Amino acid sequence: MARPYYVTTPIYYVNDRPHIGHAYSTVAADVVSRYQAIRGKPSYFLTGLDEHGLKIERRAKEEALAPQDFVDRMAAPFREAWEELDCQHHGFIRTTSAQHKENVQALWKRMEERGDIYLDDYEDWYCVGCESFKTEKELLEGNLCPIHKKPVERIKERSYFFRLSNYTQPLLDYYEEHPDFVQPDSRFNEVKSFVREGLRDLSISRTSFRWGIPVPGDPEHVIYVWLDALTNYISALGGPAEEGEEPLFDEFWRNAGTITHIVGKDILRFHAIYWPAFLLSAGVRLPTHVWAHGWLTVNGEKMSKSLGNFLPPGPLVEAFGADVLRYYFMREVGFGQDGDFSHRNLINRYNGELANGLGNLMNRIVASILKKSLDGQVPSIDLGALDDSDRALISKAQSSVEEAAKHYEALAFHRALDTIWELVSAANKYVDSTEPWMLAKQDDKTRLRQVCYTVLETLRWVSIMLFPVMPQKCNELRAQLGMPPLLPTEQVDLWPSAWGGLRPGAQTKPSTPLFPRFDEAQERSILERLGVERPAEDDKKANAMTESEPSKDDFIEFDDFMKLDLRVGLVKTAERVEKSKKLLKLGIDAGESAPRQILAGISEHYAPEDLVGKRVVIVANLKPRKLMGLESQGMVLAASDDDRLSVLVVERDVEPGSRAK
Ligand code: ME8
Repeated sequence: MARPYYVTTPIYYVNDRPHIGHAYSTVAADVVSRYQAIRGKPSYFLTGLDEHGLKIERRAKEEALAPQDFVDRMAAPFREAWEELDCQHHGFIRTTSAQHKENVQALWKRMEERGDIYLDDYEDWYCVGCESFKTEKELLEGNLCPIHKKPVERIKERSYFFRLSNYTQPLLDYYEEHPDFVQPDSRFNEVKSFVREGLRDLSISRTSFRWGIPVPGDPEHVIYVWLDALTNYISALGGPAEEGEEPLFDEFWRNAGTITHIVGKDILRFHAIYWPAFLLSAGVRLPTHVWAHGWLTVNGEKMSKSLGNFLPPGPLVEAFGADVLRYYFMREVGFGQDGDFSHRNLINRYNGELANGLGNLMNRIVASILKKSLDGQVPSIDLGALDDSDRALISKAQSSVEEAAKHYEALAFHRALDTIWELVSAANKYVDSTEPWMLAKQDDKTRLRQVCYTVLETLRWVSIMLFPVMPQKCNELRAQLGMPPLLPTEQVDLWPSAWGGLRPGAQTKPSTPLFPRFDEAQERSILERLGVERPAEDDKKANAMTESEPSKDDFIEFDDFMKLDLRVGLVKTAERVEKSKKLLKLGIDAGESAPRQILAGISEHYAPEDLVGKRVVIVANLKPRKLMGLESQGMVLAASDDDRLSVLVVERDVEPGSRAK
């Protein structure tokens, strides 16, 4: 039995409209939920809105609206954004809903019954932007919040406190017993060292404003907005509740196989310290993982309205489509790392990976060869008569399927996509080397059928592996292959397993290209429409001519650098090239199905046996060329001064084929 999987995003403040930072977390949660669903797990994906607190009350006042009217108005753009991005949440919680309010009060009562809540006087600093108390130690000079760089406010009032200090040791014990509670590990270490310093009791009520949930039995106080907000994760399911009272809470919280909170690193402390402490106090089970992803900047800068780089997702979806934006989010930045959103990188990835990679593979076979030479039908083949190159691609597909699953499980989306793209490029290389357009000219079409089937079945596998990230495009791809859309079904694992599931005789339906390439003019028009400047080539040239000083033009763009495919290669064999004074012929494992042959002009500096077993760095996408009648498929990097030469060697045993950047 596949056990239920529950995944959540933070609930976003409704003081402003959604931007791509919010979209990033929401897409990630949708990818997790869709992946688990195609693996047959009952999956529940929750997102929603954080509608209480001083920040919202003040914004409503600025807009001259009652807070409830203000939040009602602001909720719509969030719902629309997630719909546009094809994020299929199962629940959308708003903290002003009656169900949420009742459950927050229920949780409060449980913590109170446990003896963890008391009334006292409070005096300290408060940042309204963070909706959080600050110790003097944390503040910047001039009493500025270190995050918002705005003055904090002095608060002195009567307040209820939560005995967080009692939970220092229980939390440390829990962390010890659950070494993957917080991901990535580096963030977990930060959390642990913070807790090890000892926790202070936490003020959990306010009397100086009204926009919140009243404290049970003392309505002068409203409940602290973070206690209110964190409870959304259970209130949306009807919890806290006794067993049997709330089916959703039983299924996706109490008995869930996995509960994953996806959050930005900015709010990790609330999720990894306060939230589990509240739950421990209330006697409710704790989540399995808190996954803190990194921060997105836009074209190198922090997003802000004043810098004019505040990006709502809508126009991007309009320009590129939901799936392309989802792909870019998941592909560009390692989940957990900070990263940059760049329009140009998006276009480069689109043209390079989607149009030239997957789109091209599809066009070459489905829209071209198959249509012309095999009536567009999935050919029948003899699986027993495969040759080595077919078997190599099938085995690559099989290892990719395992690898990609491992990466999806670990929320390493960029790695899952790397793996899928290695398969796509292996399939493109297979087409290059088997030359089906030549096979089509032969009378006997047996080999052509073999090759076409192998590619089509690979594409079918890709349509499943890529589905969590690009659901619409994958279903379009499947329609072109003559296959039905992927329909996740509980307890049915749809992940590819046995080779040969594509039914011979099925009619493929080539249609408009999945990813038509953007030409220069289209690129320019998209960037203009999105308000992104694009330096005209002519301007660049003019600058280069008039400036003698080193100018910005002497730098290359990051995109230019990324065009170099630098990879770790393990030297398997090395021998001298006959009649050449300089050349060594190397057989290098670059993580591909067979070692590459690379010729390097280094034999005056290295004996062949000195190189075998070394991990070197190769330029993997250099156009192959012939030297002394032998093909060299790349280049080995080396540095030299006047009399010595050193090959660049990788210090640790990273996997051959790993990208160097
Ligand atoms: O903190 N890059 O809401 P919020 C990546 N209501 N992710 C970003 C981002 C960026 N530049 N900007 C925002 C709150 N995010 C509370 C949460 S949960 C119980 C209460 C994402 O509207 C990221 O997930 O400030 C971050 O944690 C969240 O939006 C903050 O949203």
